Amino acid sequence: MKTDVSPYLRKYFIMGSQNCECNPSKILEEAAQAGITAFQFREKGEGSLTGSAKLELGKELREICRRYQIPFIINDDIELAEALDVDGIHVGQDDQPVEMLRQAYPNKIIGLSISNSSEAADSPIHLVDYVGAGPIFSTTTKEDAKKAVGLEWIQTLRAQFPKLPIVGIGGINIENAASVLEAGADGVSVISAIAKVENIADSVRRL
Ligand code: 3NM
Repeated sequence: MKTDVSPYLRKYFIMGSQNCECNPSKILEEAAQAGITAFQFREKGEGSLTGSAKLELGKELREICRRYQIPFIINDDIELAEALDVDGIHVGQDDQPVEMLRQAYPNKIIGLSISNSSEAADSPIHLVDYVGAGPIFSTTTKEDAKKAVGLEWIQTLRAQFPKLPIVGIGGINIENAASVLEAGADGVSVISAIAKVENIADSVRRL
């Protein structure tokens, strides 16, 4: 039986160095101390690191998650999944196919982004541990983000898959996080609401 990952989704922090105005390790350490329940290393988009610089940062962040016993999930990078001995891998619709990932990693957490009903219909949802539903609200953090789908998308997914662990993503902050949970999500995943705020501890507590 698969582990139920829904408790990990409650305050799921995503970050890469491109999202940080100061030291990423310092940000993650503060967020971990304040009570995030999972972390995704998403080194992607303009200004992101590659090669050995990405690996070195990944090692630092991975170590922080180990210390705080927080699951460390990598965004779509099989090489780093191996090198960092990650707890999980998150992929989008155009990334590595879930079937291949599940075969290669029977025991790792696998997450998949789903933005609409046709993606849901075409995805092997039975093979994933959770889905990321979004963008719920509009966001400027992801360069190629789709149009906001609203809370209705969470309600639709929840009605269709009563037991599926679901995390909302996109434009979520301390003001609107509760509405995402009320719509049926198990948690909220955020970048800016933690990486770009002055008081990280306060923001994590209020999410
Ligand atoms: N994925 P913020 S939206 C990484 O819709 C990501 O799949 C999205 O950043 C999706 O919390 C997004 O700053 C960006 O809005 C989330």
